[in-house]
Amino acid sequence: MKKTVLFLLIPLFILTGCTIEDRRNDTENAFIVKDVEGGVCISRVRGGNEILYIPDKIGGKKVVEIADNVMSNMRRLKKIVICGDGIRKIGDGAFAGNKDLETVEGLNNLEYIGQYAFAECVSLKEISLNGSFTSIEKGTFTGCVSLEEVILPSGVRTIEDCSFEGCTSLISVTGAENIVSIGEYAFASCGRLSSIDAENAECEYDAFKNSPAGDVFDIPERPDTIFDGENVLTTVFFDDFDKDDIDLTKWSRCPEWPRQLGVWSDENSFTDKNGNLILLVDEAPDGTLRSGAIRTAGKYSQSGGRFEARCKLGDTPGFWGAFWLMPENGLPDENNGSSADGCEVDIFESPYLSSSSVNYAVHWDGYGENHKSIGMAPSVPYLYYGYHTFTLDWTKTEYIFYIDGIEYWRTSAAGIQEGASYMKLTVEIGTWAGQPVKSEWPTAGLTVDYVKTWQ
Ligand SMILES: [Ca+2]
Ligand SMILES: [Ca+2]
Repeated sequence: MKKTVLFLLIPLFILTGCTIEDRRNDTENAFIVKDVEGGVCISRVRGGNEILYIPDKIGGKKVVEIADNVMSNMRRLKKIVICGDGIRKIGDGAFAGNKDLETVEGLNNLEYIGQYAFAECVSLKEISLNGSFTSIEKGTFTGCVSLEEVILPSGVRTIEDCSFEGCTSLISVTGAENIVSIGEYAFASCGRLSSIDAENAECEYDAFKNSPAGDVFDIPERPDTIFDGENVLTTVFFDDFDKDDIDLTKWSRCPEWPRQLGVWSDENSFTDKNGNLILLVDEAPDGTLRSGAIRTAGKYSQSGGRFEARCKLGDTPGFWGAFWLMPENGLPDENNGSSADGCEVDIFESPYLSSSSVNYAVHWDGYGENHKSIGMAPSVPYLYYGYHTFTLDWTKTEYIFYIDGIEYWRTSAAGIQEGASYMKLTVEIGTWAGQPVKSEWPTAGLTVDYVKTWQ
């Protein structure tokens, strides 16, 4: 009997434990730390290995924190083993975007797990979190499409916005019984989650959008009206992309024009049958680079009011999505220095994967020699993880741009257009967004939850 136990324990230790050799190698070669209360915080890591051992101590001091973003987007990393019980804080985005990461061991005494800490870890299957933390923060596990099981300590009271959104494989959340609050989109698009034992929780708007587990909760309906500071506006256009195909009473696929390195192709715009519009990037059999694009031209246009799209931006280099407005009659190229007779308004363009930015722009006086434009590029943390809401207020005196409800820019540089515009959702392929990486295709250049306008 004793022999059998030993035989089982030894291989287990070798496979999962932290040997002295591992600690020494990782301590000497891989980590840069800074002093914090009670020990050190890991502030830089050298990557490259499939398994990363985080030692109990570095330089004789206890490892107690992992800094923001410090182990994000590490290639080939499959497993993180935390040796010792000291880690109490995982910073924002600390492990985000690790596409090969399957497991993290040793999360035993956590006091805080940051926003987007595990976002888009698309291979992460299960996670066990222990400690005294009371909240799962915004976006912490968004887009973890392989995550099947989450085990939480019973002290967790709050699930913040978007924290598990898009965890399409999630079946089980254990330890939810003391949760009192579930934020907007927290379990949206968790299509396999049939129930969650959180019967005392209050849910915010769309907490379980496209998730069966929401059926037992009393979830408030989003109001049709908004107050923009001066006026009450009412929803006039809404598409949730929840049909089996694109609603052709509202949209058309853009004509197959050459765009940058590729073409807009009819085949690349469709719904995923889970409530999203997909604008796909791929390579046709003849080598043509293709992307999706749709517009409301001839079917819907609007002058003034609010325009909003909730999108997940493509996170591979070489293409950019955009949500933009075009005047029904095009852009007059008369050199009158005014936007009043028609302008292109880019509510966002997303070519800045590496800097977490999008581009804002207004173009007027045509696209020829008289062309003029103004723009700016706000940087927003974690913009390329999970879904974000992009909004334009078109008032009589200004264009005002928001992301997730926060204003980033306003302009009235060349005046405000008088006529109506139609909407476009497009993806283009080009080096403005970095060198395309075809090995990651086909992939969504833009995923859109909904488009909504008010007037
Ligand atoms: Ca003009
Ligand atoms: Ca939707």
